[in-house]
Amino acid sequence: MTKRIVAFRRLKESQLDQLRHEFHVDYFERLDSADDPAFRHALRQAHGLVGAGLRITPEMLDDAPRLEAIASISVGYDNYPIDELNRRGILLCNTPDVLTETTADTGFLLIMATARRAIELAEFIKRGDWQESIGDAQFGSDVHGKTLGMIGMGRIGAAIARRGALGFGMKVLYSNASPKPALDAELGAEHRDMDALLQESDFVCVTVPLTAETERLIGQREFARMKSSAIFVNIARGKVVDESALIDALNQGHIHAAGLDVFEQEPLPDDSPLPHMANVVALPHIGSATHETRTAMAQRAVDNILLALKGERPISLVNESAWNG
Ligand code: 8YV
Repeated sequence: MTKRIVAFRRLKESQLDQLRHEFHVDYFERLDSADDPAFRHALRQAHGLVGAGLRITPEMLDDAPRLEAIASISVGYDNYPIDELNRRGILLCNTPDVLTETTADTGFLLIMATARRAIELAEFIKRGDWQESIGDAQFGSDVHGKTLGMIGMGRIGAAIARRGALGFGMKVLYSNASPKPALDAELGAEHRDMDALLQESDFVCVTVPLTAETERLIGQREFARMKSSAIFVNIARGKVVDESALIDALNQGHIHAAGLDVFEQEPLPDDSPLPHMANVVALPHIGSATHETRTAMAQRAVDNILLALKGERPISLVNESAWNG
């Protein structure tokens, strides 16, 4: 019997062909809602699922009795109910490594753009306000030589830290991860507890995954501990931060500015003040969004599902226990 796959994110024709060569593929190039009747119908018969940006609920899994594997086109897997997947023996695969450097570029883009006020000052020219040499009112803050505090020092965190230490001569601190002696040696990085990191850092950059433990990890208490000159950068997940506490901290001058690629609710609701605040650079979750990297992520997902549905170990498996069990 030919196995069936539901794909619900844009894939290249060559990637679809690869899947179609082995499986029957129901392809939803655009999926506006998980309740789309055609999608739900396809899911009922699917052995594999490939896509991203959709919250998969236990109720959807109840409706997908044949499902053996999911290949997410993302490194983060907070959209998936891991315990439920484990219980049902459904494999979950993600796309680490291929997006590390691109996402780290985005992190550094936010550090630079926020510190040097690049977006705000580009708008200043567009408005025709550049009538004389710029002065104090347009000056930003240095990045080089400052202290970069990484909350989370996984692959992406380390790639940002590397840019900071080796490219910009920054002192790197990190918390919320076990000490990493190899990085300490490579970058002169130093492990700190969270409070010390918040107090010492000029830039605080969040890269932890969203889990029950990291939800709202950064709130009023944490912003209060940061320097009033601190720049806060989040490229992890919006829910790691208490967004209203962040808005208050920015408005009340507890911190200087923020660079944000992720938000509590995405797309940002129309009434969010964040994109309109002068001391905020807000981006529409572009962490991994380059042609090269999104193609590589989709390819990794295709490779993962091909292996998983053939009973072979996928390249990037999230839930070992579903494999062993
Ligand atoms: C993707 C991401 O944009 O991989 C991740 O976890 O956050 C991004 O690279 C996103 O998940 C795709 O919708």
